[in-house]
Amino acid sequence: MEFVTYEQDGYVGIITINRPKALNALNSAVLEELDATFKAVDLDTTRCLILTGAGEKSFVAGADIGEMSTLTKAEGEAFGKKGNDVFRAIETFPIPVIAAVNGFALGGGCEISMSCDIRICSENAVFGQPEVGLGITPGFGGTQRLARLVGAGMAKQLIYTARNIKADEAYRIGLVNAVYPLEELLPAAKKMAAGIAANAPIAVRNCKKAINDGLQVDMDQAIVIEEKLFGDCFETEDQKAGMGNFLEKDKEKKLKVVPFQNK
Ligand code: DAK
Repeated sequence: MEFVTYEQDGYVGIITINRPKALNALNSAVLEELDATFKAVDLDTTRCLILTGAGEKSFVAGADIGEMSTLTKAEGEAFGKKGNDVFRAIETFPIPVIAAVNGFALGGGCEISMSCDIRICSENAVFGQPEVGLGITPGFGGTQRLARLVGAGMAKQLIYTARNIKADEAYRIGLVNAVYPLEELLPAAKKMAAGIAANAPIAVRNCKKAINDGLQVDMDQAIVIEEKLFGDCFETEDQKAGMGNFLEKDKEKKLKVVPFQNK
């Protein structure tokens, strides 16, 4: 791979978009490599992913403006689909994905972070949807995911004004869960990922699916989704061992030392 690296650290996979000369902007090749990288993740040995950008300045500075500048309507639509397919695959990926936003997260960069489950960022992070200043709309789900994450009023303000916001404001409006000095960001992401990976993987996966699917429907349907995914946990090794350890009153085992299953 030319633009994406993958590193396995125990149960945690770290995906780095590695095109620092262009501030990790998303061109077709980056999107294709991201797609291939996610498809290649071994779900038997991986329980949580971290997505970050190479370098100390930028997470992803958006879709590649040079590549987009000459697109026809049909090509623009195809490029939008390529990005949307990858972003949706991240959003619905069976295991949690943490975005460690280490700098600029503009346009497609903000959008890819929003397709992750959790966003944490460094103090130098900058978020924004500058597309209307470029004569286009956010095309990788920005109009939809930003409104769902921070509310329609705030999303409309950010998108209509094309104003960038710094890390502290992103934290204040709930776009990110926490802000760290740059050097502490990846360690914090790894610590969070390891904490997730220490829990029962089937239950964690089912929680992700329950939250994602439930948000698309009304509460009556959402509760049914939850019931099914709750029921699905029973009779698994995870459930038997997890509850068994509690009932055994074995302090050591209660501290999640059970060898949870992935399937
Ligand atoms: N695309 C391509 N190259 C980029 C880039 C980008 N988005 N952002 C930065 N670069 C490149 C610069 O061209 C420069 O390359 P060289 O000149 O060195 O070859 C290098 O990265 C360093 O950038 P700067 O020299 O500009 O660095 P500065 O520190 O001065 O400024 C900056 C950093 C992030 C403020 C600035 O680079 C900037 O404003 N970048 C553009 C940010 C932006 O507008 N991003 C949003 C892009 S629009 C759709 C699909 C997708 C989308 C929309 C529709 N459909 C098809 C429906 C998504 C759109 C977007 O994401």
